[in-house]
This record gives sequence, structure tokens and C-alpha cells, in this order.
Amino acid sequence: MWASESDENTRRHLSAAERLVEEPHLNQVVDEMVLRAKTKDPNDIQISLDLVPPNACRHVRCLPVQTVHTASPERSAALAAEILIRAGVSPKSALAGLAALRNGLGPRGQSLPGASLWDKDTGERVEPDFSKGIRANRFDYSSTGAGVIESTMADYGLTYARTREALAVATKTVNSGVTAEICWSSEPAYTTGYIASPRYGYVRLTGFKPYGACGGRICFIDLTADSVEDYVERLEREFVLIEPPVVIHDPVSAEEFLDQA
Ligand code: PML
Repeated sequence: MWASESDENTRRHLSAAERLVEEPHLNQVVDEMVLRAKTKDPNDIQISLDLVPPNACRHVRCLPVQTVHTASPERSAALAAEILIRAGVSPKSALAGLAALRNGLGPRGQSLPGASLWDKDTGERVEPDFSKGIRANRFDYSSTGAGVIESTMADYGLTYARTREALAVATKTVNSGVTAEICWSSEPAYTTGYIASPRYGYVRLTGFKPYGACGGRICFIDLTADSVEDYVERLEREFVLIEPPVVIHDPVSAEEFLDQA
């Protein structure tokens, strides 16, 4: 689903979402998509459907979740840099990425519809189109696993739909070979963001986004391992179904996280 506010000359992105579902759930999911799009009051909603052979889907395990409480956005930013570096991103790239996220990754400092791709070593921004970024596509919780993951998350108070969706995005990006992903929400008042990596899983930082900053997402990639095109192909085109269990750790402070990490 892609919802926008369009006129003859411009198209402003408002909302986008994609699901990978079994046929019996199709009508219900399309209805959910339309309802979701309408909350943003668009004048253009596009929905497209593709048939996927079941054996084309790779099944992966959901990333483990850790919430870290920090005292301020400044403390969160320092912790985020530390986590990125420990996850394998160079200090130069980590700091440049965080600064770009704060300034807005889209043209004129707005949000991008997709993720920006950065070379994890040089800090160079490398996605083909800086006005769009790359959208991680073609993933979902499996139909048998979705309820288990949702109820485990609810046991830990993680009931916000954006958290569940972001965990799925992060599970896809990490399973597409990115070294680390960093993200905060386009929802103005929602300040919890996350860093995902193979080393630490899905690490949520509360109070991460400076209040009112626009949303953004950066994937740091290893260009000594694969080309930009390889990453784009996996992020956009590989089908991934996410399976339980999801391991959720009790929340910790920044200091506790760094001591145990
Ligand atoms: C979380 O609650 O774990 C962070 C969610 C980030 C949401 C990003 C978005 O809004 O797309």
C-alpha cells in the first residue's frame, strides 16, 4: 500500500506498508491497509497484490529484543554510536550517520520513504536514489508465528503496532546482511528508536529521537563483502517469513547495557 497527497506536479508520501499473507487472510489484510492509509487523509491510495510461491520464502527467526532506558537524547546518541561501533560500523560512519539522521535524510531535511544505505567503513552514502532510499520489502511474520510473537511482546508491555512492525523490518534488514540498522519514527511524538544488528539483535533506545525530529532509517552495509546492488536485491526482493520464538530481555539502563554487552 502506498498513500500520498498528490496533485499534477507533486506527490507527497504519507504512508506505506506491505504484507506477506496466506490467501484466506487476503481480504481482511487489504481492509486493514485501506483503513491504515485513510488515517493519514491521502487523496491517492495504491494497493497492489503479487502471488508468491510458498517455497520462494525464506524462514528466519525473530531478532531478540532489548529495551535500554536513557536519560536524554544526548545520552541515547552517545550510546547509539557506541553500539554501532561495537556492531562493526566505523566511528566515522557511525557519527556521520547519526548526524544525518538528526538533520533529516530526505531532500530539504525531510523524511525518506525508505532507508538510506551507508558504507559502514567510509561513511559514504551509497543508495541509488537519495530522494527515495531503499524500502525493505517482502517480509512478514508467518501466519502461524504472528500471534505467538504478538502475545510474547504484549507480556512485556510491547503492544504498540509500530514496535511490532519495526521489529519485523529490522529482522529483515539484519537477515539481508546489513552490519547494523538505525531508525527512529516519523511519528512526531514517538521518541523511542532502535539499533538492530546481528551482534545485539533489536535494541530499543527510549527517548532517542529529539522531540519533533523527522523520521529516518539507515542501513550500514559492508561493501567489502557485497555490492550495493546485492544488498538492494536482498532488501527489496527476497521473501522472508519471520518465526518465533522472540526472546525479550528485561529493560536495562545504558550503563547496564554497556557492561553486559
Ligand atoms: C520501538 O518501539 O521499538 C521503536 C519503533 C520505531 C518505529 C519506527 C517507525 O515508526 O516506523
